[in-house]
Amino acid sequence: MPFTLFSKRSFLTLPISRRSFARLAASVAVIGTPTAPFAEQTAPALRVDDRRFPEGFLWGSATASYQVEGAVTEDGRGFSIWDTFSHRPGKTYNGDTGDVADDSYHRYKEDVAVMRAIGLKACRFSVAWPRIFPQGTGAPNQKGIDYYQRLVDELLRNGIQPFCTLYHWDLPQALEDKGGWQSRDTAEHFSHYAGFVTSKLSDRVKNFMTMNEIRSFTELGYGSGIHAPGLQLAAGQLAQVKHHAVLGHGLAVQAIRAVAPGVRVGLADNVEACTPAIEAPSYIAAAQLAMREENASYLTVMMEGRYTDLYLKRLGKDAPRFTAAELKAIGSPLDFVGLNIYTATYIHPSSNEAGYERIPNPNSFPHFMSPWLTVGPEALYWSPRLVQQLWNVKEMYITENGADSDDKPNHEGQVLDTDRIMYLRNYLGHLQRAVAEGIPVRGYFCWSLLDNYEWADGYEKRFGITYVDFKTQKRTLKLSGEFYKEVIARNAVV
Ligand code: GBH
Repeated sequence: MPFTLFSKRSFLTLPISRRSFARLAASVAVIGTPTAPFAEQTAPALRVDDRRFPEGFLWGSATASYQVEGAVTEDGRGFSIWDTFSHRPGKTYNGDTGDVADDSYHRYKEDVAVMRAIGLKACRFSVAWPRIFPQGTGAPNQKGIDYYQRLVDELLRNGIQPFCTLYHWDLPQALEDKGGWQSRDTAEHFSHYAGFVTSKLSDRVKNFMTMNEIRSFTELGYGSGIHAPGLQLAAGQLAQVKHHAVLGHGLAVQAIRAVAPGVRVGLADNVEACTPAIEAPSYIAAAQLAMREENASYLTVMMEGRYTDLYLKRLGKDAPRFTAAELKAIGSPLDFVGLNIYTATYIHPSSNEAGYERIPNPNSFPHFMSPWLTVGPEALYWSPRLVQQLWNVKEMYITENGADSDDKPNHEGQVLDTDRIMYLRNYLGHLQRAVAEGIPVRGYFCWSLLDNYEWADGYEKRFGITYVDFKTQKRTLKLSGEFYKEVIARNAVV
C-alpha cells in the first residue's frame, strides 16, 4: 500500500457516542472551558460532517477525444483540424501530435478500470466528429459509432455514468476547408451531427453537452491562432465566428431534443470566473456585473437569448450580424450548465460605465506549470453562486477543474504530486461551501483522468491524476489520484 497517508479512522470515523461526548464535555467544564464550543471544536465527526457533500453528489473525471484516443487513421476516421494543425512545423511543443496520445481507442477498457479503481461515478468523454462523419457531413461511419457504443457499454458495466460532449474541438478538416466556424453552414452541420450521435447513444447516455469551451476554440483557433485551425482573423470576423459557434450550440440543443426528448442537455463552458476580490457587498455586486458582461458572447447570450448592450456597443462596426430567430435558438433552455473552472478573475468595483474592473494578477501570483494556471480556489464557490443568481440556473456541474504539476516519478515509480492535492483540496473546499449553501451543483469532473495531449503544449504539460508513461502507455495512479479516491469514498473534502 504505497499510497496510504493516514488511517481513515483517525479522522472521519472515530466513534464518539453522544454519551461520551457529554462526559467529555462535562469533564472539560470542570476545568472551566465552555462546554459547547469545546465539543464543536474537537469532535472529529462534526468537523467532517461540515465538509461533506450531499448523498448522490456525482464524482467524475473528464477527457477529450483528440487528447486521449490516438488511432487517427483507424476504422475510417476522417481528419480533423487538429491533425492538420499539429503536423504543421512549429505549431506545437516539440512537434507533438495526437497521433497516438494515450491510445485510449485501444485501451479504453484499461482506462475504465482505472476509473473504477478510483471509485468514479461518472465519466465525461467527447465524441470525435470525424469518426462519425469523416467528411463532416454525408454518410455516417458505422465503425466510429461502434467505438463509442463499446466505450459507453464498458462504462455502464462498471457502474459509471457516461456524460457525452459532442464537440471538444476536433472539427472535420473537410468542413474547415469550406470555411469552418467562419461559415454559418458549420452550425447547421454541427446540429445534424449532434442529433445523429444522440440518436445512436441516447438509449444508454442520458447527459449530453453540446460543446466544450466555445471561448477557447474560437478565440485561440481563429483569434490568436495558437490552436487549430491557427487563424488570426480581424475583430469583426472573430465576432462572427463566435456567433456561429453559439448558434451551433443552440441548434444542436434543438436537434438533440427532437430525437431524444428524455435526455438532459447542457454544455461545458469555461466561464470567465469573475470573483470578488473581497467578500463585501460592493465587490460582490461588481463581480455579478462582471460575470454577465465578461461572458456576453458565450454563457450570457445562451442564458438570455441576447447580446448585452455594452458588448454590442463596444464592438461597434465589428458586432456580429444575427437574426432574431438565431438569438432564439441560441437561448434554447438547458437542463444544466457545466462550468470548466481553473482560475479566478478577480474583480473590484469601479465608477466606469461597466461598474467593475478586472484586477490583473501581480507577477508574484502563484501558478502551476502553465503560467496561465493561477491558483484561485474561491472561483469554485463564486462562479456557481453568481451564475445561479444571474440566471436562476437549476442544475450545474463543474465539468473541468485541475492543474498541471511537475510530475516526475520517484525511484519507486510513484508520483507524489502534493501540489496538485493542495490545489484540489482547496478548490473542493470552496465547492463544498457552495453546495452546503444550497447552490445546485450536482457533480464535479476532475480534469483529467490521464495525462494526455495538451493541445499546443503537446505532452509537456501533465494534467492527469493518473501518470502516463507515453513510451510504454503504462498508467500509474498519482498521489492526487489516491487523494481523489479518498474524497469520493468519504464524500467529503479530506
Ligand atoms: C481546458 O482548457 C480544455 O477543455 C482541456 O481540453 C484542456 O486540456 C484543459 O483545460 C487544460 O488546459 O497559452 O497562455 O494563451 C482550459 C482553458 C484556455 C487554458 C486557453 C489555456 C491558453 C492560455 N484554456 N489557455 S495561453
